[in-house]
Amino acid sequence: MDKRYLDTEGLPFCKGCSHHLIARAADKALAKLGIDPLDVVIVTDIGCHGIIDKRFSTHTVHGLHGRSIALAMGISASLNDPRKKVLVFIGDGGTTIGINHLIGAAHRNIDMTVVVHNNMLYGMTGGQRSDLTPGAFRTRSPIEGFTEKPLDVLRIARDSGAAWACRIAAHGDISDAIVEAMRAPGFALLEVLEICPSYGVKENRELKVTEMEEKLGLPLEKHVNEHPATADVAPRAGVRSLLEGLAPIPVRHGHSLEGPLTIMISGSAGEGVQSAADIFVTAAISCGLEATKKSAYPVTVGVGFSTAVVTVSPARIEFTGVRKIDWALASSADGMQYLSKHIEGMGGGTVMADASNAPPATAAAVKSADFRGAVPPKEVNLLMLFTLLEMSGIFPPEAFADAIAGTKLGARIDPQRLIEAAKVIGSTIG
Ligand SMILES: Cc1ncc(C[n+]2csc(CCOP(=O)(O)OP(=O)(O)O)c2C)c(N)n1
Ligand code: SF4
Repeated sequence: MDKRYLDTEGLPFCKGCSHHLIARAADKALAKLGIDPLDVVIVTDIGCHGIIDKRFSTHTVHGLHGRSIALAMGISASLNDPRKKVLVFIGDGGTTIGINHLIGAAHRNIDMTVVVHNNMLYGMTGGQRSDLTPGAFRTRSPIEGFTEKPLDVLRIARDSGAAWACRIAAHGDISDAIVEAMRAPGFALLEVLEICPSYGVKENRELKVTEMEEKLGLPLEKHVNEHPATADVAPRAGVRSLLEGLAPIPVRHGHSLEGPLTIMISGSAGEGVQSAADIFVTAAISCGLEATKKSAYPVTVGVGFSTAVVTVSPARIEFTGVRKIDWALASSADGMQYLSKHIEGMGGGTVMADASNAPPATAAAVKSADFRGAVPPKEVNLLMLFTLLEMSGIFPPEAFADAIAGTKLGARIDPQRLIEAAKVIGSTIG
């Protein structure tokens, strides 16, 4: 068998778990379809079944619990290409949590195959029952069973308009069922009945996977919708890329940088940290440098810290994470609080801080000045970046001033004043 899709070395599941059987069957089904691994997107949900994704050589996306079908909808609709296959792995827990996504995708008949790993319980969190668990299946919570009628996901999919829906037991070679599901024109659901060996076997000693149909009242049925209503997804042709409207930044200045340089600038929400960093990046590009920027701030964006990580480099930037901080700039108490642990870990480089907040002990050179006393709060981050340019000379402050003039800040701020203030501070602390 062709093994291009699944690396079977060290599969992650407990011994005897049928998630193995499904993963291997998916591998075999993809080989039978002869599809290029890069034409397949496997979207996994949270749960034991989902930790298989790193073993697949296809594209993989690991979603939030219950949301993998919603992600797959977006992926499938934006690919909008029947040659690309979207395969969702989800547990009965995730199916329960995200049932509305399943109904929505089936209703619109979005092209994807959903494999519901129905092992009758939440495996990863220790065996709690899900809404798909029949009363006759005993779980640890509650051990005495449950009288509520379970949801029948097969019929939900069928009644919502799925092109194809089938329930099978995790027994033998199920790859043909996966192939059939993936060939269905639109939304296909394959529910695979399993028993979790770690949390389901001891409580249900008498039950075998081949008896689940009869003992749990889960008919192994297949429903093929002869007239599935296909989703009306707008064709991709003519859709503008978000990048299309962006004009290239012309190179107008020079630089003196010989290697990559990483700057962390951190301050308070609402004081323009992100826009200062954005403009700095534009300025760096206008000097012929490569530049990247990443941001960190709380979900409540109007309070607390706001941090930007900027890397500038004369060569292409392949890694956008932080290997080494060269400059740490803290413009406020919030900013210093966020940066403290990074500053403590710096083995060299420079910390520039507003005088109101002393940095923790560090091997970096510390430069403090009254930045907040020199300009209004909304300009303090720009001033710190001008001071960095003044002290480092990596590119001319005029490039930063030009970049400011090109934004709506240009109408409100006089960069020349900031350049002069940076010169004064730079000569004091430099
Ligand atoms: C929204 C949300 N709720 C709860 C959890 C906690 N959680 C993690 S895994 C899991 C159970 C997964 O069970 P299932 O989807 O059936 O997959 P299995 O582990 O059985 O393969 C739960 C409840 C979570 N991660 N996210
Ligand atoms: S806990 Fe259950 S579902 Fe999870 S890997 Fe182990 S046997 Fe499989």
